[in-house]
Amino acid sequence: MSDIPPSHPRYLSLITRENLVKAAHEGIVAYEGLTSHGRGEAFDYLLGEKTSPSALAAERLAARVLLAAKHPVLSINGNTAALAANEIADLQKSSGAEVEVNLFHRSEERLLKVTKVLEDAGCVLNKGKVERCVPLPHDRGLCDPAGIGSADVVLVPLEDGDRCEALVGMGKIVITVDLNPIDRTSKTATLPIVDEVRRALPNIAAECRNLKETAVEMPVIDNRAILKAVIRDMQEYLEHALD
Ligand code: PTJ
Repeated sequence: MSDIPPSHPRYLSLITRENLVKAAHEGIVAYEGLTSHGRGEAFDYLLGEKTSPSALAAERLAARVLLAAKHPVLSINGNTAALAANEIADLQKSSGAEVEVNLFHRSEERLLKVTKVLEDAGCVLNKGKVERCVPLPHDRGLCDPAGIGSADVVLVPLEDGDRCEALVGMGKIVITVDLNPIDRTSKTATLPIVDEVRRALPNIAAECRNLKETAVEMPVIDNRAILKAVIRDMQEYLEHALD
C-alpha cells in the first residue's frame, strides 16, 4: 500500500481506491468493479460528496419498506461487500433482512471470497442451492429460491439496470443504491437511493432503529418524484460549486 498522509485532502477517496484495488487483486472485487467505482465517484462530485436532503428522505422511506416487507433480502455484490461489509451487517441487524451474495462476474471462487468478507463482518447469509429464479440469460439470474427468489423486497446496491428491471418485472419492490440518478438502475427501481453506499446504508439502519417499535405500513413510492428531487439537489449544489 502506498503511504498516503491522512492530511491529504482526498485521503478517504485515495484510501478507498487502494482498498478496492487490493480487493480486486484478492479476487473479491471484479476488475470491472474498479471502473464502476470511478463512475460512482464522478457522480458523487456532482452531489458535493454528501447525502442530499432528497437522498436522506429516500433512505428513510427505504427503512419503512424494509420493515413493512414480509421477506426482505439485501443482495450483495463484490464492490458492496468490499466497501461496506460492516454497514451491511448492521443493516441486517436493524432491519431483520436476509443477506444473499449475487455476482455479475460469477465464479465459485469469488462467491466464497465475498461470502467470507461478509461473514467476517457478522452477516448471516442465505446459502441455499441456487436456481435461475430471475429471468436473465446470465449468471445474475441465479439465486436462492428461498431467498431472493421468494423475496417481496430486494435491496440491490451498485446494480446494473437489467437485473433491477427483471426483479421489478417479477413483482418485487426493488430498492437501489446508485450515485447515478439517470442510470437505468435508478430509473427502473421502485425506490432509487442516489447516495454513496457507505452513507446510504447507515442512514437506512438508523431509521430502522428509530421505527423499530412502530407498526410500519408499506409506503407509496414515486420513482420519478424521488429522482426529480435528487436532480434538483444536484443542480442546487452545482449552482454554488464555484463560490
Ligand atoms: O461483484 P460483481 O461481479 O457482481 O460486479 C459488480 C459490478 C459493480 C462490477 C457490476 O454490478 C457492474 O458492472 O455494475 P455497473 O453497471 O457498473 O453499475 C454500478 C453502479 O454503481 C454505477 O452506476 C455507479 O454509478 C454506482 N456506484 C459505484 N460505486 C458506488 C456507486 N453507487 C453508490 N456508491 C458507490 N460507492
